[in-house]
Amino acid sequence: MPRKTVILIGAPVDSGKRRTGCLMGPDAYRTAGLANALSDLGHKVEDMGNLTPAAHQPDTNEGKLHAPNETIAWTHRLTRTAELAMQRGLPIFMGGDHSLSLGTVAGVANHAATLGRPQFVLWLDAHSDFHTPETTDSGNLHGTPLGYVTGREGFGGFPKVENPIPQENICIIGLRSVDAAERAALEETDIRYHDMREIDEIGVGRLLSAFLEVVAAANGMLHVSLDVDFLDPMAAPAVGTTVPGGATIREGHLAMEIINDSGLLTSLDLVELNPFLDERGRTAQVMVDLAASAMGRRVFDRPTRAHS
Ligand code: HAR
Ligand code: MN
Ligand code: MN
Ligand code: MN
Repeated sequence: MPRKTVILIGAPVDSGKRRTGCLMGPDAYRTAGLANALSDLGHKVEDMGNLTPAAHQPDTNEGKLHAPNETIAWTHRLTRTAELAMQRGLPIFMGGDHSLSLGTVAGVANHAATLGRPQFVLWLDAHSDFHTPETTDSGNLHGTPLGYVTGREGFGGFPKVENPIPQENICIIGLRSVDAAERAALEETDIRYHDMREIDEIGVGRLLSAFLEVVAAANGMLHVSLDVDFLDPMAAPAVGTTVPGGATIREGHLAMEIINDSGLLTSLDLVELNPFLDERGRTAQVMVDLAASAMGRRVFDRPTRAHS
């Protein structure tokens, strides 16, 4: 990838589920050396420090949803922050749980609209995160960002999504935990989704390359949302919602290398890291290595072959 201005944005969002600890994520990425890994690749790196949510009323324990006011406040802050950061460079949002993507994706889509370019989203996750506040059983809003950014109904109280992501511009890879209501809703959409079986039978490289060809043909912007639990918990244990049977380190790296080769990446979320559950920082390190691969780190420089 050509040299970029990379803007590191700490988003210590911890309101999207009940188990706490993701608020330590941004500092774990710093400690694992994310900024240096990127500057060693020739990028100009700025660390904006950690954000705070917009002012909000305290949450109560009433109702099904966990901490809606705080998550709404984060969505306001992150939407605006993402819009502004996109004007200056390539933002990497250091989470924070996955509810941060309600804001980051909404914000990057607003920026793409000002350029008149379509926004695409690659969602690397064990979960589809396609709930709405009405369909969620857990009440955990980290299970809702794709529902929100596609403009599903039921997000009363949240900021209006100005530029919903068209369903056909979304690709989810890594699925192995999808709730019945999400599955029923997803099957009615044009979202591309691939479970672990498809990774095993077809390969992450071919699945991803097929999507990236569509992004390239449309001159699209590409937001990648990388959930720690895309990876197998043996490789990446520091996550609250472990699901066995995930992607290997090798599959993760291949995906990131293909993303880099495409030259399409315009923004990145690193989400769901819970350093409190980590083993001597190894999950944080894996995530930093993956981010570096997405941003141009490679073992050898040589022409890569197509995967399609
Ligand atoms: N679908 C479940 C729920 O809504 C689990 C959601 C878990 N989401 C994340 N991010 N950990 O993918 O509660
Ligand atoms: Mn609060
Ligand atoms: Mn997720
Ligand atoms: Mn997940």
